[in-house]
Amino acid sequence: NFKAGPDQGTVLKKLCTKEEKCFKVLMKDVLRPYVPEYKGLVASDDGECSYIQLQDLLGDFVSPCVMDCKIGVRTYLEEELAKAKEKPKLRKDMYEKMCQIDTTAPTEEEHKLKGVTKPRYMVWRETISSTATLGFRIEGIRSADGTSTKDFKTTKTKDQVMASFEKFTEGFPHAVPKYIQRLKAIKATLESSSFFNTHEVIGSSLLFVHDRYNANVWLIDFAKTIVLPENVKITHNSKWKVGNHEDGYLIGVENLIKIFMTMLEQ
Ligand code: 4IP
Ligand code: ADP
Ligand code: MN
Repeated sequence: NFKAGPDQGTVLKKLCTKEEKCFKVLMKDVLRPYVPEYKGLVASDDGECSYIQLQDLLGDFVSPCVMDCKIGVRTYLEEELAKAKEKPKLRKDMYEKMCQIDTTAPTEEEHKLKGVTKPRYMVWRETISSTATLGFRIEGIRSADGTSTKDFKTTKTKDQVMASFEKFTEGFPHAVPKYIQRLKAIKATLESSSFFNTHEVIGSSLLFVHDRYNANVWLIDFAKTIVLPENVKITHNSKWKVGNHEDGYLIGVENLIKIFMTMLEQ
């Protein structure tokens, strides 16, 4: 999905029109210092598809350690829920991903059909991980040696999450206070951002990057971030109910700050 960009220090991501719109707005928002710089569209060699060119967030690091945390209490769009209600499409791949983790998770009916709907799978993923309770989940971690793991699907409790953060920052004690400082700045900036106040931020991540010298956090992945309807305001801080558009983004940021701060105390 990603490749090196034509310019030094950039990466290319497959174009998603919604995401490109977000980056354009973000370049003029107070959040600009907290997202990768957007450098415009690039066509592929065969002209078949386009990419967005973004600042490579790993560019200034030496053997970086990287962690992707997906933020929010909900990971699918309300329109995906509506679609599934109207025309339930069974996903065999999602049924199989579900069975791989827990063969008892699908209902008798779902076992018979060998399929589940997308929201059913997404909600299940939210509840077996920390998404539903803490408003974020670890998606993946890459260590300094370049090895990476996505084995966090059932990392759910505060203690389990903290143990993963401890392992991630082991040998890099300077990273923890830097992460806390940056997360606090992100939280304060989100609260004053007109982008954040007018968007529902779904499936977006915070990318944590550190090496021997430095540590930083950025907001990434706006493929499922959409403008709120004209007359709808959300708090980003309350529970989601069908139709209220809440994403729980700030619940996640606050819990991340709390967990990293608890690590400092210990
Ligand atoms: C994936 O589930 C992720 O939630 C993807 O989100 C999502 O893509 C996939 O939906 C879903 O199958 P697992 O992580 O459990 O494999 P992301 O792209 O943020 O990783 P969307 O398009 O919803 O973001 P499908 O419909 O693309 O399979
Ligand atoms: P997708 O929509 O395919 O999930 P993301 O935007 O979430 O794509 O990016 C996937 C991964 O690529 C992230 O977890 C991160 O490791 C890496 N990545 C994303 N954006 C950048 C960037 N600007 N610079 C460096 N790495 C990035
Ligand atoms: Mn993503």
